[in-house]
Amino acid sequence: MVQKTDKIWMDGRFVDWENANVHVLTHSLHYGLGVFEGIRCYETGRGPAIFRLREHVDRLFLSAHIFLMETPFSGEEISRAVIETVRVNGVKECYIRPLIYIGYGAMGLYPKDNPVQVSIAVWPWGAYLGEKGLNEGIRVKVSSFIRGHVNSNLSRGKVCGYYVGSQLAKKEAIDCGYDEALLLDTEGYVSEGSGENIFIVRNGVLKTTPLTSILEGITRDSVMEMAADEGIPVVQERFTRDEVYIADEAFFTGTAAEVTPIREIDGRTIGEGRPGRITRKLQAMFFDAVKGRNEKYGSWLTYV
Ligand code: PPE
Repeated sequence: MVQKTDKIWMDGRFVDWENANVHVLTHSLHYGLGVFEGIRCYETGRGPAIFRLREHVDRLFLSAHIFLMETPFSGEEISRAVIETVRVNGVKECYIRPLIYIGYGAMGLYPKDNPVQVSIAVWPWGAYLGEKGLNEGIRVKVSSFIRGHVNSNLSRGKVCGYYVGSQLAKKEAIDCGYDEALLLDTEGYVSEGSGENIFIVRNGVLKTTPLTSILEGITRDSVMEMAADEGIPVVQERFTRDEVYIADEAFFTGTAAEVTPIREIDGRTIGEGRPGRITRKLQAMFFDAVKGRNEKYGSWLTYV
């Protein structure tokens, strides 16, 4: 169960957690058109800090733009509301979920005059793939479901409906005894996890998929920048599932998943079956950055 907090921001005002309800004919609930973000706030030596708030709010509005949703709030207003929501709930560390959705009004596929509504909820959320996964690595299965075609699942937007496929993939992976799914794209190349971007390491080179069929992950961007700062060569290039099979190291990145090592894929051990040197280095740098322990990445933090 999600861990409750006190208040949820809905369309400009705070509502008690228990009363944050919508009508059952809320358009997005039926047809899947809504856009959202996942952001984390971490405890630092100077109080709670939100990681890369500006980039997340920008992506939220770009998602809305892609899907032609006119948001009745500005990015500035949503940023302030995110900070306020963390503050009023008095949480030190939390996950933040802004959602822009189409409200109650007409039914059918042309909701021209339905209100576009916004909510922001926060709740404590531990390691997405388990503490053990974060420390020792997870086991991944290439999914029989694929990342939808780029002309139907517009992958640069973080849209609710996309996650139907992600859920099918995740359930299949777990039912088969794995922890997480890796989806291929329509041409058979690796795209991303059900809710994560993927990196592999081979011969000291860090490789991640290009932006063609994936969500433009903010954790992905952070990791690439930190790797470059460390002098680790980074390439964005398509690769196949067997390149993951023979990688020295592999890991997932995501706001929820943070930097989670992958120790096995489709029954093949990756490297020595435990988090590799570069993975551990980047994971440590990531946690130092989000927890305000590295001044160099101080501009990524918004103190609450
Ligand atoms: N790809 C997908 C499909 C995805 O959903 C996410 C985030 C990422 C990549 C990584 O993006 P970023 O968070 O900007 O590094 N997935 C969100 C939802 C997870 C959930 O289960 O809910 C997240 O991590 O917040």
